[in-house]
Amino acid sequence: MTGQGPKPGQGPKPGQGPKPGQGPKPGQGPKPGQGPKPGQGPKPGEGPITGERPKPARPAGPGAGAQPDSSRLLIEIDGSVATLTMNRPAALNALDAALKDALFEAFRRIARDREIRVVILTGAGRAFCAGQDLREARGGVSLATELRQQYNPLILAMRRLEKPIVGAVNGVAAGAGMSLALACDLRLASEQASFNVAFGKIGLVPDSGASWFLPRLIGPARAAEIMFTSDPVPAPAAERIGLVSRVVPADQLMPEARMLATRLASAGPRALGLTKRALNRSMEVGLEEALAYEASLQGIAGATRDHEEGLRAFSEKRPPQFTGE
Ligand code: T3D
Repeated sequence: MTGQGPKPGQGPKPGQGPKPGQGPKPGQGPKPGQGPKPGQGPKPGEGPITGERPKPARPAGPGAGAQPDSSRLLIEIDGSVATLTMNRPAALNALDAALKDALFEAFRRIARDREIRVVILTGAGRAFCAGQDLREARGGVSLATELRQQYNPLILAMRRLEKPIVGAVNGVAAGAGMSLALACDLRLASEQASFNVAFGKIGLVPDSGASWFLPRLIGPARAAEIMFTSDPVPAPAAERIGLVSRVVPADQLMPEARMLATRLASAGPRALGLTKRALNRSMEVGLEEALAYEASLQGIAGATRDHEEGLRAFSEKRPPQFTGE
């Protein structure tokens, strides 16, 4: 996202606000077969490993709040932090095909951009994201196909991105919008936020990773209650059960998210990426395999310049300057 002329997905320089027209083009992405094996992630400087990305399941239909594609996702780059703002406030940032494509493409580009170290994901207006755009024309595409072609690659792209994603949950996160929030590495919530599984209310099952993330984040019994009842979880309860790291006043959400992101951006990017790999793997394996995996990751981290710099900074009693090498 840097060092070249304006491209889809590029955002404004620091100090400038995000502009419409800088969003990515839909339908671009790695070809089938270029995706990673589970648990693997990209090395710095390599292209993203973001899973298969078949053609969109359906064209952007006459969804609620239809706008030009380029304005659906605002992308602002400030130093090492990219802020992605889902921008269909009239439809509570419901996910139509174009917004899903824009998100996928943004994560794909961020994976390649060594200058971006941390991502903030948030929503414009009063909602984080209301999930699938229920007004979008389906065009005869089945829900299963839609999930396989659009949602699943997007969720995998987020989990495989070897950079922290901070969810700044500004309002309601419903259905697949809640899944997007769960796929972030960390969540800060505004006092006005709530989490709403929503699927049950329209006769569907939790998807886009909700049934996988939720029990891992808050335990199977609480996850079952939330998924069976589809009762919304307001921000304070979300904090109590560990669904979000903390709740802050609405006007403090973005400043707090930026402060956290800036802090994370000063950490060693390679070590952070490998830590995300370890966390992903820890969800799936036993202790013995996790220990072996940690050892192999430490072998990689221990051979980096950042590790040398960390040791040097320690002995010189100064903060380290990590470069990601
Ligand atoms: O389908 C597939 O492809 C498979 C994948 C499925 C993944 C999914 O995400 S399924 C779940 C989809 N999402 C939902 O079921 C949530 C639907 N929305 C709601 O239940 C409520 O809107 C909320 C609880 C999120 C918020 O309620 P409230 O009272 O604060 O707002 P509202 O008045 O209901 O909504 C405001 C506007 O946003 C309204 O438009 P209008 O009447 O002012 O023109 C509403 O229609 C629109 N809106 C809200 N959610 C969606 C939406 N428009 C399209 N799609 C939505 N999901």
